[in-house]
Amino acid sequence: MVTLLDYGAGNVRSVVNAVKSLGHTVRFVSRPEDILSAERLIFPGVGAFGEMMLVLRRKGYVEPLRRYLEADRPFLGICLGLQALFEGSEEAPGEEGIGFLKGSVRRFRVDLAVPHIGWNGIKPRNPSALFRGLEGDEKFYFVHSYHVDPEDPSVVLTATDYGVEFVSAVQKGRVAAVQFHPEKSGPTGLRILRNFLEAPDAPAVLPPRTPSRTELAKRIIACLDVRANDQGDLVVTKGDQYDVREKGAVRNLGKPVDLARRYYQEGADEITFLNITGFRDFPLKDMPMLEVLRRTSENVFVPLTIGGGIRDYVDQDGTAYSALEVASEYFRSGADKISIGSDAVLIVEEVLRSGKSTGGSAIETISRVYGSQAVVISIDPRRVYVPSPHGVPHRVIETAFAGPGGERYCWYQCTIKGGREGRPVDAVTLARVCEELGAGEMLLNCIDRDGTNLGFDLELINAVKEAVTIPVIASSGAGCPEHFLEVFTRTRAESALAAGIFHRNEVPIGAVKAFLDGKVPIRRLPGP
Ligand code: 1PR
Repeated sequence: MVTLLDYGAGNVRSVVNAVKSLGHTVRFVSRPEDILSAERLIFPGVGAFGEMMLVLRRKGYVEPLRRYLEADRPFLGICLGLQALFEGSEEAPGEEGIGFLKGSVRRFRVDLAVPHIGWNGIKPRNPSALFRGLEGDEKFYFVHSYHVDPEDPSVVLTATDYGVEFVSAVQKGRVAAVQFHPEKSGPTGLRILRNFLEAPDAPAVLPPRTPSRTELAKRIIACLDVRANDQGDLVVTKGDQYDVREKGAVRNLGKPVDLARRYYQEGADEITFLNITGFRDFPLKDMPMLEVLRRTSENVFVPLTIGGGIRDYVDQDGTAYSALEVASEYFRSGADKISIGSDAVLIVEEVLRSGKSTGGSAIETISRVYGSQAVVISIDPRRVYVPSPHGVPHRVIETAFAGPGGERYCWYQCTIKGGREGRPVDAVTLARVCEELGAGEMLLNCIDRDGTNLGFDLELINAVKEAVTIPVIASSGAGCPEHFLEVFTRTRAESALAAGIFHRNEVPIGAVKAFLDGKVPIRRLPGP
């Protein structure tokens, strides 16, 4: 039995699912005494440092936690659960941490996208029972903007490179904590959890290999567009330039939970579900994607993103929901990130019109509570060709692919409702404003390329990437492994997403990774 400290700030479902998948039962801390009576304690942190410490203090958990740690009892902190062990954080000046370890938590000051999102390696510095069974060159899933800075170098268990070298895990006796998410790091992460759960006192080992430098992997993301077909069954579908009907019927490419599981096993670094008819006003409790998420997160241990219908709305029965409530329901069901499409366009239009933000938009409210890394903006742009950039009130680019009338310029018009309605805002402006409002990542689709197998729209990706500092997911048009190499070498996109080639088994995820291996950093699946 393992005890889990859930202070109620986010999704701990994935940790619970990971522990259960390893055959263990979980007990939750509900009173301060539960901490001291734990045999093993896992503390997964999500959200923000200040908020976490406030809640821990309010619930009376800080003192028992200190005593548990000082008594050298088995402890595994995850992400904020690592940062909490230190004296304070730049994220919440003046807010005291638990102070079990001397030192503080600092924001990344690097010339790279922050948050640091994705799969990166570790450089073991000391032996540990947690490393049993590892080779040393595996990658783990990170998502954070702050990193710990211990005063005592002897507590450093691993370091990782991201513009700077930072401490990615610490250990002092039986108290260990990691910045990455083992519960989201596939079979390798589960191995670390298993080592903690089953053999914390086993002899400490060093993995056989220690990389001299770690690299953030380029992520390969499988996307599942989901909707009900005409018979009412929830299916994975796929459009050609967003048209999902073939001979009048919705294309059916499989069942969402089964396909997600398959892609996880094949090595997808992340899975995205898009409820493509989310603009319809269903009651929240009937949202079919909630069940899809719950079932998927039981045995898929990589990050899950859900999009579609995340906005304030009133359902057919007259019940009102805020975007934050909708998002919270998805996080509780197993999502790690939510993605906002149509609503982001309307929010940006309003900011541009009024010259200011209200503070109450979906982007702001959700990123305030769950962190910016949990808020993805899904952009559905379409090219609008113009003969000249002059007099066009949008960000115009010069294109190598001339328009139907020989036009050498275009801008990318944002659309809503799955491409059904064009709006007077361009993709570059949208991305920039959404970053300012608190978004943590851009999912950059392209209606012109969607389902064409012609390759990603590199011009679009470069234009958006230049305008933002947050990570960009390139999407739409992948037709072969070479297209992934092209997008990773000719743009600065951090990840690439595809749908059709995976669903139709034309190019499996493993073939994409095998082709990229040695050319760009990727996450390899552990051997059998
Ligand atoms: O507007 O917040 O309710 O969110 C709706 C979400 O559903 C948006 O993220 C929007 O992109 C998506 N969506 C709406 N209609 C469609 C459609 O296809 N008719 N799907 C749609 C967009 C997602 C793409 C696709 C890539 C890769 N498709 O990400 O997966 O283009 O495809 P490919 O590799 O086959 O070329 P809201």
